[in-house]
Amino acid sequence: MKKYYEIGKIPYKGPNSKEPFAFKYYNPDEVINGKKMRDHLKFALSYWHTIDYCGLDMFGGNTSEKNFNETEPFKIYKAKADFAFDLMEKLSIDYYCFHDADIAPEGKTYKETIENFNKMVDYLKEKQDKTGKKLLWDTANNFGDKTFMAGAATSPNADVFAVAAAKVKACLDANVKLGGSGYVFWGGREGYDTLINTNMGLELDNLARFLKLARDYGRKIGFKGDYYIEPKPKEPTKHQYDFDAATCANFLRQYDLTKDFKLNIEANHATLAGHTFQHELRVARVNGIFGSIDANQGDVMLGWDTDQFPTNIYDTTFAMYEVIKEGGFTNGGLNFDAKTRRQSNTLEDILLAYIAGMDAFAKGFRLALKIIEDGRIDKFVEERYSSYNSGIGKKIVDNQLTLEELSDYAMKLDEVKVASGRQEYLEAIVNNIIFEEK
Ligand code: XLS
Ligand code: CA
Ligand code: CA
Repeated sequence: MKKYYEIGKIPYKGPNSKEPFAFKYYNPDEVINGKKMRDHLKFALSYWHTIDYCGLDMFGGNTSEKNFNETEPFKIYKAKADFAFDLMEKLSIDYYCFHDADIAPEGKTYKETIENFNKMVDYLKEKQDKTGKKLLWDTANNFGDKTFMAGAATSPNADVFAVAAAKVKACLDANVKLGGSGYVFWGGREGYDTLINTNMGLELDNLARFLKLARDYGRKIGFKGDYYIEPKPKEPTKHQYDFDAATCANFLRQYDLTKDFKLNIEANHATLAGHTFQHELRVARVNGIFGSIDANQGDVMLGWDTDQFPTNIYDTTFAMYEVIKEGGFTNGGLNFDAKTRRQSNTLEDILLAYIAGMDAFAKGFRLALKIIEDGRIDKFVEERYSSYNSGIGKKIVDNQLTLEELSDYAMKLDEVKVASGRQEYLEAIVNNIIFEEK
């Protein structure tokens, strides 16, 4: 197999190609439903997993190298940025995402760390201007450093709240400079390990205060994109306040934040919360807070956040079904919050992993469109609820009846028979569409 630096731009070769370094389903400039595939899918590269992660796990050290033969800190981070933009170019990826800590060397003080960050933001800006690549979202890593061991906005220590605020301020400044369309808050340590030492009420209020401060500052400096919170039930804390989409929706409503905040839904976090990826997307949609997606998958046998590249076609199909039903992405996109396995430790593995993930979503997109065009599923659902289109049902949805009126109506009914839900039949339709041979 070819080595990374022998490989050029990844071409689209179609489903029959056996070429490893070619797309089988993702044809970036193919126009479908009036839009290029790249604009429907809005793929993004994740800096932390792709550019920084070197295979470390709980039991052993790195299995790959991402210093690109440099030793001086700024040279290392510039080489990383060069690699990121080269990779995006090769893969026809238009967007990227990063944490502050991903892109620049850490300084000796908070101040120096932010200065280093700002220097690298300028470098990224130059690279964006040269290549046309865009920032989908950025975020502050307010969970890695020991300062945040008891949380950031929810830390019991008010100085930590301030340090977290300084980092978010720097990230919002960077976002505006780089023209980002989203800003993410993932509450890695915004939760608790034990209630015995925790003032939950104050922590939740402080979290909301923090989000409001960030929102107001962002709007003041001209950030027009979406703010996202990212649901995850646990890991690193035992319990995280942004547990799942429904919990986040309730939190945003309670603190009157739904105008500015949406959700960044990650597939692996959905499964950790005991939900399917599609469930979380649907919950976000019905609550009017669907925003962006962190595309990956977990391992059903493992109870942790494995962040694998997504290859499950059923999952990508149903995810894209939700995206299409939502009317597509606006400020959001599909960020590959995914890392190559520890044993897939070469640079060309990164290309192969992205190709696998992008093709899985491209195929899922094509299949979701087919399911919608086929119409059998949507028609079934429509008919299943048709009793609400007229008569008593229409009056119920129009809020025209009292409980007594409903009771009077029910007392005149003979046995009510509910129609079959036809689950197996519908699942077979999905299989028929997915595996249809041309
Ligand atoms: C970790 C999260 C994190 C967020 C950004 O589990 O997925 O990577 O997406 O902080
Ligand atoms: Ca994520
Ligand atoms: Ca994750």
